[in-house]
Amino acid sequence: MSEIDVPESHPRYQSLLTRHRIEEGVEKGITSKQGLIAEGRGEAFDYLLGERTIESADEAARAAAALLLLADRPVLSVNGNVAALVPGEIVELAAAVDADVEVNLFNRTDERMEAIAAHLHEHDPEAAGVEIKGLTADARIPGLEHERSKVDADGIGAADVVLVPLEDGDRAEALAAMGKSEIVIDLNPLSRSAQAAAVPIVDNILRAVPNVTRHAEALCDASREELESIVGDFDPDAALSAAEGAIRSGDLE
Ligand code: PTJ
Repeated sequence: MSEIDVPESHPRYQSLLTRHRIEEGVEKGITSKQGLIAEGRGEAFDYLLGERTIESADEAARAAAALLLLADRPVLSVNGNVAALVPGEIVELAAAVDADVEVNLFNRTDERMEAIAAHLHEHDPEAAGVEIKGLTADARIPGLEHERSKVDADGIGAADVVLVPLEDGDRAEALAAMGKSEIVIDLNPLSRSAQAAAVPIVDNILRAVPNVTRHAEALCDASREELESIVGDFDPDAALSAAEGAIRSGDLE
């Protein structure tokens, strides 16, 4: 038996595990109540995609790994849903691509910021040389009026590549306008953040983050030219169309 009282062979195991982690996140003050609604939206799209990593999402995960390995200052952005669902996996990805992690919240309060940073620290980022940022908040993303504009100057403020999972589109658009390359993880191929991304990964974050790490580990000895050609060959519009096509085909496997 696993973390939930349901065998892993249960057909809805992943979805039940996700709900359990989000509920626990709300109880611990990590995830906002709105995070429950966001989870429901994601779950609906995951159901339509057959709760699997489609081929185009795997290609996007490989391009994301290459982009992160090429970056000078990569940062992985974490909100309350990401912290509840994949805290250890985010630290592992940051270690694999030499990135920092930054907490960035829509419903920002000091209590939630600290609870999320403490939750990430339980996964021993220091041992992997990963810094948890976001609490300094000494810079702003221009053109955004809400709390998500608050970033660390030496974190997202200075980043060239940012991983932006599970959020609405306006910050993704504002970061793109600042000239940053964005990798978005979002199960909705029509969302504004997926549309704004250089690399949209249309997959459940539970599958996508370990998959990017796996690709990064496989590519760690690749030359700069090879990494550049993986990124150059990736077509974000084709990836979004493929995901939409998979949803429309109704092939749930
Ligand atoms: O923690 P905070 O305060 O920063 O708030 C974060 C939430 C998630 C509440 C906020 O960003 C929000 O309201 O997001 P939205 O607008 O509901 O967008 C969330 C997107 O993530 C939707 O397009 C969902 O389809 C998608 N999504 C939800 N769960 C998953 C997901 N994508 C991948 N994997 C998931 N598990």
